[in-house]
Amino acid sequence: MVDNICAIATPYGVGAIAVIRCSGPEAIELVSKVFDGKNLAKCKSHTVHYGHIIENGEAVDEVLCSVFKGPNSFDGEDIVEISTHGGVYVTNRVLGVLLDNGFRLAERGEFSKRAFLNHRLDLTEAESIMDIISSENDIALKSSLGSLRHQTRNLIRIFRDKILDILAKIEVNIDYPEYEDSVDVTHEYLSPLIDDMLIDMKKILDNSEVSTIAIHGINTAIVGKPNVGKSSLLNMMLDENKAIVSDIPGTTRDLVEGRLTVRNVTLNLIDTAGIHETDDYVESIGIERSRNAINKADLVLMVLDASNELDDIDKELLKLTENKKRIIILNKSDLKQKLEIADAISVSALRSEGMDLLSDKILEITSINSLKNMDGNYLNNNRQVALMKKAYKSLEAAKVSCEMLTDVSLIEIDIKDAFDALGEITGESYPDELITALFTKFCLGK
Ligand SMILES: Nc1nc2c(ncn2[C@@H]2O[C@H](COP(=O)(O)OP(=O)(O)OP(=O)(O)O)[C@@H](O)[C@H]2O)c(=O)[nH]1
Ligand SMILES: [Mg+2]
Repeated sequence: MVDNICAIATPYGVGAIAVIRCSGPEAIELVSKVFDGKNLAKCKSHTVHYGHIIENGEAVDEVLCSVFKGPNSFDGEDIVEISTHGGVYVTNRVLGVLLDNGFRLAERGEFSKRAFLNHRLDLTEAESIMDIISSENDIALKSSLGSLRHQTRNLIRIFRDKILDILAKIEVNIDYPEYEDSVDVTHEYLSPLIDDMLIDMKKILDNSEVSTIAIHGINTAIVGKPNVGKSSLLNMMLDENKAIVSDIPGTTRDLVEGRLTVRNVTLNLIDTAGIHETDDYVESIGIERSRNAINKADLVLMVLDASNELDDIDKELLKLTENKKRIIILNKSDLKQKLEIADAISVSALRSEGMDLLSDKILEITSINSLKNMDGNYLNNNRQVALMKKAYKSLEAAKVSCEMLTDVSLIEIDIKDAFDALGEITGESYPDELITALFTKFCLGK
């Protein structure tokens, strides 16, 4: 049963205005009861009205009420958005009046959940609302806006339509073998169709590897032996003295994190403890964490002290990170240089020199710029990617079965699995828990 809910939709704190969103089958009537102004129930949809919220005959605040009648509203229900003066006390008083007059406080993400259940949004679009709000760079904003405008939904629909067509033909073959007009779904017929989908999906998955890290930030580990200037580099990049710097080797004992956006690339930076042999128990734990950070990193900033020649630890670390996406940084460029390494970047973290070069290199190595040519042909988050990978695997299994000339009715099972996994991306087939989990990630009033 759909009831009447309300919540403050603007951030907690003082501002010029605050907005309280009310939604439900009786939302307009219930607000009318406490609104001294026009009778909202008789007003047209998508109109705004001046008046007062009243309690016991007294005005609580002077407000504007925007009326949206379902199904053409954000969540498909009748909605009134009350703009109050943006003080914490006054907004809560208005909220209190609503709660005393038939509304219940909305749960986190409940408006978006209603929009989904009323088919106003699919899951990718609901996710994109959160993504727009949390965007930290142009790529994130552009992709989430695209997704809100059905970009991801359309991407998935193309595959689902193709698969549905295949499934329907197989069903006809099985159920109506005598029906001569239908295509005979043979292995030769299926193979190229599956191949084409696999190629297209692979492209999207490859693109998504770039896009998801661009959107959510690139996990970047600053790595090197003690005293080469890792913490100084973190501080230079963040432009603040976040990590402790000293000339004592082993200063950084634990991971220090920071987040920054350079040239539209968002990095989740991690400064690690210098890696070397040690008997110090605490330090050795830090070093173990450094090794884990390297493993998890999308990008490694491998720092060397250019005023000294490479020693065995440097060499070992260069080897350890050679298969990672990495940038070799020759730090301490202000001192007499003893190192030369092709493709490395020279910086002086002490003097904050070289940030431009480093930014260029980051942009180059992360292929973020190539996203401009991907034309929305990518997914937006790990949930979507994981499901498309699942679909891809099912289609791969179907392909193998085709090659082995397995009975088509068995191949159909894998194809159906791919269809379901893709449906989960947009929420067209969904377990209930998933929906609840997804929507509780939203904030109140959205
Ligand atoms: N001359 C010069 N000194 C630097 C530069 N960057 C860092 N240093 C110095 O090198 C020493 C070590 O710097 P840190 O940033 O603490 O080095 P670290 O790699 O984090 O060291 P650990 O945390 O011990 O692993 C400090 O005395 C810094 O001032 C630089 O660009 N030039
Ligand atoms: Mg350090």
